[in-house]
This record gives sequence, C-alpha cells and structure tokens, in this order.
Amino acid sequence: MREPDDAASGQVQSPDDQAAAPDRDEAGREDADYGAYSLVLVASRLPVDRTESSAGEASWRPSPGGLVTALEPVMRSSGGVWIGWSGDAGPAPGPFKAGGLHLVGIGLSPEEIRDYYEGFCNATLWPLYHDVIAPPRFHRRWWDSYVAVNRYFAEEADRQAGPGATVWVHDYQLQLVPQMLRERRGDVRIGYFTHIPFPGYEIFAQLPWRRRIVEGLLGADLLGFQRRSDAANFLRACRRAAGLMTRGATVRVLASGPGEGGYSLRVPASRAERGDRGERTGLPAGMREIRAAAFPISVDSAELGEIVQRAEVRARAKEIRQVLGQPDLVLLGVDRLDYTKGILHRLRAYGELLSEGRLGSRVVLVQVASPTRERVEAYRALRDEVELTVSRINGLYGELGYPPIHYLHQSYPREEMAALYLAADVMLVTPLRDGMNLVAKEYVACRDDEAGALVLSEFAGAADELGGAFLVNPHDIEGLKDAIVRAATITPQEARRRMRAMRRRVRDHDVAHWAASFRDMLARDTSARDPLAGDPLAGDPLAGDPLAGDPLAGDPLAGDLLAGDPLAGDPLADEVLAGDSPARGSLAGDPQNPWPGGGSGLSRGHLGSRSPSSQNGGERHGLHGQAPQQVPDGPRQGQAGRGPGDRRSLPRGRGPGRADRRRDPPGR
Ligand code: GDG
Repeated sequence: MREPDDAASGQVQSPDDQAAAPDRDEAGREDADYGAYSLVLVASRLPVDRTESSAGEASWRPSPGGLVTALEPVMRSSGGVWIGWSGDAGPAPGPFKAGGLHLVGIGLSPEEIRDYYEGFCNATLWPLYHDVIAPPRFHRRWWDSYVAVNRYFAEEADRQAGPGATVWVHDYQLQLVPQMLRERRGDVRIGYFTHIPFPGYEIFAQLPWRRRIVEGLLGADLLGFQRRSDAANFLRACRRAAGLMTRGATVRVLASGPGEGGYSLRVPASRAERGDRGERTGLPAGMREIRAAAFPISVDSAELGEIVQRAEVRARAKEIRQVLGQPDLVLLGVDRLDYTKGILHRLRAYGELLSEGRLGSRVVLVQVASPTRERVEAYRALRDEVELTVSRINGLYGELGYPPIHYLHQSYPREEMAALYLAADVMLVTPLRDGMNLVAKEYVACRDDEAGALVLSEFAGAADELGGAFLVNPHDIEGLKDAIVRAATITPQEARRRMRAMRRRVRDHDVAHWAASFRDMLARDTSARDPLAGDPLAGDPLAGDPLAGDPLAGDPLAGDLLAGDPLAGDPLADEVLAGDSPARGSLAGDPQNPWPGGGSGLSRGHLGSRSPSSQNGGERHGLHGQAPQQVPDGPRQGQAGRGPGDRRSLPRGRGPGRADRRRDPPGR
C-alpha cells in the first residue's frame, strides 16, 4: 500500500509551477495509476484548474478556495491521493501529479456540469444549507445527475483505496459517496467532513430527497461538521428524516445499509439484535455506529506567518497603503463573490458611515471579490448589484484621485493576500451564513504585529473561536456600523489584547491540528466499546419516532458533539469576551474632536496612535449574497460614479500583486 512518503518523495513540484504536466513512469504509466493508497481524499474539485493554451495544450494551475486552502497542506504532508473534478467539461483526466500532489481527475459532461454542479450543488444545496438566503430550486433531473456523479466518485475511491484504507470525503457535493462506497467496501474507514453549515431541520426538511441524503452520509464512520450546532442539526435530521434514534453524538444503523424503504423500516426483531443490552463486545453483529462531531477547520498559520515575514511581502503591504494614498484607515473585505458573504450589507454600512462622516475623510475600503460560479444566475445578479452599489458609493463620496472603495473582481496570489491583510487596519468578515470562514483566521494568522481588528459575523463558524473579534449581526446595519467604528477606534493596547488571544487560538488550532484530530477520531474503532452499556437513558437505537420532538433539547450528552471543545475551559476565551467593552476612541461627528480641514471623523492623532510600535516604522499596517433584495435601505441617491473595479486603484504587474484572471479560481 502506498505510504505518505511515496507521494512526497522527489516528486514535489513548486506550488508556483503553473503548468505541471502529468508524471509517468518508465512504462509510460502515470504513477498514480497504481491505486492502493492508504489515504484517499475525495472532494468535488481538484486543487488545480485545467487551463488550455492557444495551441490547445492543457496545463494545471493552483485553485484557491476554502476547501483547497485547508486540505492542500494536509495532503502535502501526509501523502495519499486526491480525487476531484478538474473544473471543466470533458473526459476524465485520470491520474496525474501537479504541485507535488497525486491527483485523479473525474470527468463531467456539459449536462452533468449543468445539472449536478450548477444545478443541484449550487442552486439547490448551497442556498438550502445557507438558510435559504437565496431560494433553493428543486429539480428531479438535477437530483438524478447528483446521484450519478456521486457514483463516479465512489467508484474511483474504490479503485484508489488499498485494503483497510482511510477514505476522507468532503463536502455537500458528495453526500451520497459514503454509503455508495460502503456498499462496495466493508474494509475501509470512511470519514466525511462538511465545510458548510448543516441547516436546521425545518429547512433541511424542504429537500425532497432528505432521507436519501441522511442515508448517504451514514455510510461514513465519522461525520465532521464545523460547529457543534451543525452536528446537532444532522443528528436531528437522522431522527426526523430517517426515523433513527440517536444517543449523544452517535447513531447506530444496520450494517447492511438502508433497504427499499430506508433504515426506519428495518426495525430489528429482538433486543439483542437492537443492541440495547450492553453486550460486552460492544456493537451487536450486523450493526454499525456512526459518530457526528464538530471539528472547526483552520488555516496553516505557520505558513502564513512565514509569508508575512518575507521582506517583499512587508514592503508590498507598505506599498499598498501608499498606493491607496496613505489613508488614516484601511478597511478590507476578501470574499468569493457569493451571496452568503454579506458583501452588500457591508457596503450598505460603509456607505452610511461615509455619509455620516463617522470614519473620517481619509478612509478607504478595499474589497476583493473573487470571481466564482459566474454561470449561476443568482451570482450574476449579485455581481450586478454589488457593482452598482460600489459605483454609487464611489460616485457619491469620492473625489478625483480618491475612490472610497477599491473594488477588485479578481483573484490574487497568496502573497498579495497576505500583504493586503498586513495593510488593513480593520478586517470586515460579515457573512450572513458561513461554515467557518478562513479569511477571518488568515487575517489573524498574518497579524504578527498584533495590530489590526476583526469585525466578524456571529453567523460564521469562526465566531465560536475568535472571541477577540467584534461580533456582529450583519442584518443589523446600525449594529454593524457601530462595530466598524469601534474596531477602527480601539486603543493599540486593546487591539493587541484581542489580537494576541485570537492568534494564540489560531496558532494552537491550525489546519494540521484539525486534520489530525479528525483522522485520530476516525481511526478509533468505536465498535470496540458500547456507549449504551448500562446506560438507563439508552433507548432503542433504531425505533426513533420521526415525529417526536427533538430529544437533543436539554440533553446533557449533546455536549459530546464537539470533539475537544476548543473553547471549553479556555480562560483566554473568557478574557477576550469580557474585554469586549465599548470603544474608547473618539468618534466622528463629536464636536470636541473635529477632523481638521472639514473632514468629519476620527482624529488624526488617534489613528496615528493605533500601532506606534509597528515593525514598519510606526506606520499602521495590516492588510483582506445574500439575495440583493434582502439588504435594507438601498442608496437614496443615485449619482453615477466611477465604474466598478477601478483598475487604477491598485497597480498590478509589480511584485507579488499580479492579478489572476481565471474565471472561477476559488475552486468551489
Ligand atoms: C468553504 C466554506 C469554510 C479568496 N480569494 C482569493 C483567495 N481566497 C481564499 C481565501 C480563503 C478562501 O479562499 C476562502 O475561504 P472561506 O472560508 O472564506 O470561504 P469558502 O470558499 O466559501 O469555503 C467556508 C471553508 O469552506 C473551509 O472549510 O471556511 O465556510 O464556505 O482561504 O484566502 N486566495 C487567493 N486569491 C484570491 O483571490 N490566493
């Protein structure tokens, strides 16, 4: 069986290798043809996108995005093979290597891209799982395609997995793969991790195929979620949609899998068969136990720390502030241009703050909105709305040579992102719903000067861990405005205290920790023990009443859902939360603290004091849809301004800042 070193040894190509060709052995076979990996990762997308030159030659480029950002370092260090779709229509690319990773490309036809990817994944599951921010669409043809494509992935995983291998399936696009693979392979350990939220049952129940989804997931041994509440929602769906009984964080099913009518119609005949007697051997024959728990994903904080140490990145951060006109305050947003990210709410709040003069006249917002899913209608509509809003704000509040928003509908290299994080005083992460949000953690990981402030939506998973952030409800525009002003006016001491606590959290719980804790838990053989033994509360694991109320409510065992609760007993978390006191800085509009020269807002002295000990000579450093109709209060006046994405705003083509114009770079 392949071991990690096989994958890494001598094959590593630089991540900068933008056009890696498949490696072949002497016999002309591609190395990864051999299969028999001990670790198989299955994700909807590969970590690279296929591009074609004008001569028709294919090459591969790294594809950024939340899932790839998190998993690439894991796969690079542990070896194994990554199965995924290459991002365009055509036959399966098959096995190849790129960027030091063993990859196997799944092929999708144009119809499958339309029905599976753009349809069921992006227009049904994505909006549904993000609390129906946009209306989900249900089409039977899309579902059929979802089933078919999930089968391709399961078959390929079967081919690549060696005996007793670990197969780690990722995200909502592949929820049927665990059971499909289980039916083929009894020997493998199957883990599944969902990167996005798992919705409450009232929302999940809208899905016509809800039971099939639950049963598909239950093919796994371990189901990982971002937040404790996601795991609880899933367990509730097991009870309500599949009629199963859950116990704490576990659920038991017949090992033979669901029959015609699903699990709930296969109620075992005897107590022994049900396994509620606490047999010493643990699980009764013919049953499997599945665990659902929270594993909050994270970033490679050491790597980001190394990137921001580079002289050229620090110089670039300085340069960015210069290019922006040395403003007193730099706000930053970095998001895929997705309606879940709350970009319009953020723009609304910023526009009103400008109109009220509460941020001073020397403030800029840099908004990186990476292109994504451009063929899906809701995304096109969002882009129009965002660009109209940016244009209006720039038109209303800009001056010659000063657009208050620098809007960048492009993708950038990681070094440029790090420089932006370093140059930003306040990072705005305001999703309406987000599984985790890695941008928030990246910002923290990059701020080795312990300066900067984070405004973070309470609807992002990261809010559970980053107590040093200014937590906001992005729907509450007034609250959002207040939080932005507070974040912009905290003392350097408070900024440091908050940032230090958040940095410790992200450093100690980085992506390697996340992957290791998931894989450790997956490797544990839960069948060796019987969690129900002798427990008077233990009920029938199979005969759950699908209509019964939520048994988790008030269940003391529900706390078991979070594997190693990151905040439990963390004194820092309390300290940080307790320190979330009102800002002490002076606010704009304060008659005692007018901005000299007519610009209302923050005092120059105050802003200048934010990071006097910065490693950049005292200069402040740092650097970063909601259905449009849900944003309250559109701009009141419509004066056309400079067009969106003003290309003079940030010079490109120098240093690490060159934009990458791929169509759908963030791999989702
Ligand atoms: C999903 C879940 C969860 C963005 N633009 C560029 C770029 N990015 C990178 C960011 C960050 C990643 O993409 C985005 O991650 P998020 O977590 O914010 O969001 P999703 O893509 O929606 O990811 C999310 C995540 O999965 C992981 O589980 O956190 O909740 O929705 O790393 O930096 N990277 C580069 N250039 C860009 O222009 N290099």
